[in-house]
Amino acid sequence: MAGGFFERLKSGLSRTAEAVANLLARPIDAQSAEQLRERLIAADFGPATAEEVVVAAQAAWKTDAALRKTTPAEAAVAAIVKALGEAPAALDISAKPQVIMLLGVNGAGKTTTAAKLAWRWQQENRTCLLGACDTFRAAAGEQLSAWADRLGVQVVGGAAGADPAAVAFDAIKAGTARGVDIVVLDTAGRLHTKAHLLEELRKVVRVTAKACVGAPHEKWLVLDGSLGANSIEQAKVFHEAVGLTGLIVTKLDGTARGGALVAVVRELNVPVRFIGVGEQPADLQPFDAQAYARSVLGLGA
Ligand SMILES: Nc1nc2c(ncn2[C@@H]2O[C@H](COP(=O)(O)OP(=O)(O)OP(=O)(O)O)[C@@H](O)[C@H]2O)c(=O)[nH]1
Ligand SMILES: [Mg+2]
Repeated sequence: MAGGFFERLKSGLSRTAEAVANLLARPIDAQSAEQLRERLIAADFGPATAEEVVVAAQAAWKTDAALRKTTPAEAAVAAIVKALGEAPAALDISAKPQVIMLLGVNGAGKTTTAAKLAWRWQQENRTCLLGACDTFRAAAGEQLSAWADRLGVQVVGGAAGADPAAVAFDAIKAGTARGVDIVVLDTAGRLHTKAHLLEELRKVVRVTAKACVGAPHEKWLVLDGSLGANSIEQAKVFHEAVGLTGLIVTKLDGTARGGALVAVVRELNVPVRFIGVGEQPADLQPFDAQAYARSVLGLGA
């Protein structure tokens, strides 16, 4: 991770780091173990991960000093990294275009993330096309087009009120015709509690498959990192509706406690692909479990 990026992540997660760093810096007795567990749960890690971290941190101290290979803080990092499971495979762009659909509730950061992803991939010499499938608000298409202009990325949209599935279809067809590597579909924010909105999302998925075999290759849920434990229920509902293949957690530069990310990964068994720590294109980076765990526990890079 870039230095600036890690610093922002660290400062965003400092609330949790401040709560646990002292406890991890000294031998852990029954009382501090309990405090550590409580603070990890308060940071939304969930009971299973909190327990694993406490056990790992305690074990690091119990070991004979001469044999001690790790510190409680390092053992805690390892426990969090383990809880996050294996890193996802790199994006396969052998099939052109790779169609990536972004979805999530209102204001999670989908549109900004679509632009940031296109920017990042263009930096890696992969051509991108953005599909402005949020036809619900007139301003949504304009927001994505403004980003596309600024970053020099192609965009395909539809009129306000147009069928989002039709825009997705057009965007994929345009991407195929132009030979682009990746098509990113930005969708409208929708409440996970509204059945008809989830049905509309399923329709976009179905129509996408008609435009290109195997599409959408990825369905990534964009989650506002500052939502905490509320994001678990949200993620479960979206996963049940469309079968997610990845998560993007935004706004980790804010006041996020940070632990919900682990809780969601465990609940869904779906990996975090990227995290966002700001509003600029470079403020989105591939997820690095080590860097995240070190930040949330207040350790250096
Ligand atoms: N600080 C911070 N702000 C972010 C981040 N990602 C997105 N934002 C901001 O969050 C706000 C909402 O972002 P959008 O991309 O419009 O969210 P959206 O999910 O497309 O919203 P709807 O289309 O209304 O559902 C904007 O002001 C973004 O600049 C992030 O990682 N950090
Ligand atoms: Mg949007």
